[in-house]
Amino acid sequence: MKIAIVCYPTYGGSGVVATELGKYLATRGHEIHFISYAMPHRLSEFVDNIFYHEVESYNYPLFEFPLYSIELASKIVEVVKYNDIDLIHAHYAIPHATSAYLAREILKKEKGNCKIKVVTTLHGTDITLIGLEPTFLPTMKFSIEQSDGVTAVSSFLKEKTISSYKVEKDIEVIPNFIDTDKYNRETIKICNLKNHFAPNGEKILAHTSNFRPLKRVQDVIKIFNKVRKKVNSKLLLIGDGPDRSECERLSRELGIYEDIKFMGKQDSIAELLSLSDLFIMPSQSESFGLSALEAMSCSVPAITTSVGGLPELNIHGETGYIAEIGDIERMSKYAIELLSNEKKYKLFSKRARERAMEFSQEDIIRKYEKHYETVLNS
Ligand code: GMT
Repeated sequence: MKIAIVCYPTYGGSGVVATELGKYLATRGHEIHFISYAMPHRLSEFVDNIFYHEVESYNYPLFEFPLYSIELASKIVEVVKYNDIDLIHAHYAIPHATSAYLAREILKKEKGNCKIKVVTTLHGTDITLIGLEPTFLPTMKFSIEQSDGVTAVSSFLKEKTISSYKVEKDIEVIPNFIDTDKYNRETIKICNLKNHFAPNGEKILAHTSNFRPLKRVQDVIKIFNKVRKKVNSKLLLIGDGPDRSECERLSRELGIYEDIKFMGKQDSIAELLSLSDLFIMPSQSESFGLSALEAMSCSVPAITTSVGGLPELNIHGETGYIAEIGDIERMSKYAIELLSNEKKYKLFSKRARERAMEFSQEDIIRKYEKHYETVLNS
């Protein structure tokens, strides 16, 4: 198949899923054309069968607001027309599903027999937060319903889409996936890195995110503040975003800044997770929780909240623990319990890895391929 993948290029989960999906499909012989405003960050090395098309932005004094949705639609039209694309796969509905719809209608008008299809994958805040704003809601509902195929990354997100948008459309749940060979602490060489972060054999807690308020990174710091009083430990905070300065301030205020490493954005996530002992994800909203899956694949148990799709991934009392949003006391208690009981920890670590294997990219990406085939034959 020839597939155009429209996505955000940044560190967000939807861009990661889109890029890893495209790379894997390319190894299976599909021709993949990425369309975005910048090169997706996981697309840095050459992969055969992959092409990248950048959306150009046009500045004109009258345009006080950027017109990206229109520019993107025009780029999709161009890429589809000159590369004989079969299917457009839009990741994150706003504005990608709308631009893809517009492009499909233009192409149908231009070439009467154009059979181009649009698949939209709903990822999270496009549905749970932003899409619900009155400025977007009617357009979102329309664009989702007009897609030829719709997938959501968890059953939670599917139900949320149906109940909040009253969409009358089949939505297939295709969860996030993981490269279990790459995210595998058994094969990753971390050499002296663990000693570097934890020179006295401290346990390492880790969190990765884009530091947006809904990730509640301050809760991670408060949990760590309690844990370190009982268990010799260090905290790795990986990623960057709006709450980072506040988190650094809080760490200084609590007097624990020296025991926390603010790593900023990192590419070697699998290595950093593989030297960690426990992953903390206290999110206030999470449609799936890709970073928890990355950690679990590296045999790191996760302590998460019970929101969104997290209980579809993290099994309470087996692969980690689940608590309510903001329940720092309980999450700390769980962390101390796991880190102080070696036998229990080993079981959880093993189960976390086994659970992650259920989301292996080979299996999940086949579901996308099947979804494409169904849509193309409809
Ligand atoms: O919210 C983010 O961190 C980014 C966001 C996105 O769409 O870029 O991530 C969402 O998509 C990921 C991949 O499908 C999911 O694993 C995340 O749970 C989801 N984030 C939220 O729902 C907050």
